[in-house]
Amino acid sequence: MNQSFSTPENVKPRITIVVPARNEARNLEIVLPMLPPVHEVILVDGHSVDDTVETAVRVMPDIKVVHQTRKGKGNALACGFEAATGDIIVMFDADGSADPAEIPRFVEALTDGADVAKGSRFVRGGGSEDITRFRALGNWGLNALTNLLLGTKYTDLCYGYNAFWTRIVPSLDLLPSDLPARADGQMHNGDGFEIETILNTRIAALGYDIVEVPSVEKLRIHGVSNLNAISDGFRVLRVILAERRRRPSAAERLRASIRRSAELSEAGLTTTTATATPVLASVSSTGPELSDDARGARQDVA
Ligand SMILES: Nc1nc2c(ncn2[C@@H]2O[C@H](COP(=O)(O)OP(=O)(O)OP(=O)(O)O)[C@@H](O)[C@H]2O)c(=O)[nH]1
Ligand SMILES: [Mg+2]
Repeated sequence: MNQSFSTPENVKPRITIVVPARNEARNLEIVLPMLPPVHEVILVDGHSVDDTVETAVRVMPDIKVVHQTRKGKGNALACGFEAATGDIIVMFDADGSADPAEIPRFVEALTDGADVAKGSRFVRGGGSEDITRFRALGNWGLNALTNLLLGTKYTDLCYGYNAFWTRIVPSLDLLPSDLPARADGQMHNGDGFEIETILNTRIAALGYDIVEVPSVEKLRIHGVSNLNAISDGFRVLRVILAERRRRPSAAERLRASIRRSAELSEAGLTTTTATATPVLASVSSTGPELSDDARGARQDVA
């Protein structure tokens, strides 16, 4: 059984934007002022050696700064999710590749009933100014393998622009921030760029209602990528195989769903029952229609 979370009609969800950043001072200077006013923006600093934190605080004085506990984007996001106090979390890269004007579209997919709004560059209305042919091919192959092995219908497995209800975080079983780093200096599985794959495979396995939202990835403004297509591609491959083995049984999914139901009614949120298997519905670029106001930068979507 699968449940959708919806808040009572008159309650606006509070939005937390989690921004992982490693040496992104020059980009944050441009990107942060473009964000809409929301409940909170959390910058998760990845031991930056430039002025990432100072710049963020200067251009957005009320930003919440979290220092990640180990290394890697996965650890950064997990630290940010732990610190989030909003109802909805939006994952938002710091390098200028995510368009803030798309945030209302993600939020609307969630308030319309989805548990997870998954950005996709490969549905109608989506696109990328940034992805190389080699990376697109790798992403396509890993995406196809995931759909084949895990029965999902994703179109963009490794994309980092996504949003979901904060309430689902505990069920994702991410590595806790206080787990010590590995003695050999290597990253734990889950601490690196494989995080998006972990999130996507687990939310599908848990039966959450996932809606793909078209998204156009822009060019990183300054600096260079932290991603290594080959080594990070292998990390993603390992995750796909591991997640296939750890898929929860039907009984575990049922228990999780009963637990969610109880938590939701405790929190005064309503639930609606949806279909049994992970269903991916795409929001087309033309719908749901957003008003011009909702599309504009610095609109209050919280
Ligand atoms: N805190 C933290 N942030 C990170 C780390 N690695 C990457 N990031 C951030 O995660 C976001 C995505 O990383 P990128 O290096 O842009 O990777 P990418 O988007 O796959 O690569 P490009 O498309 O080439 O930009 C950026 O905001 C990075 O600063 C990390 O180890 N710690
Ligand atoms: Mg990037």
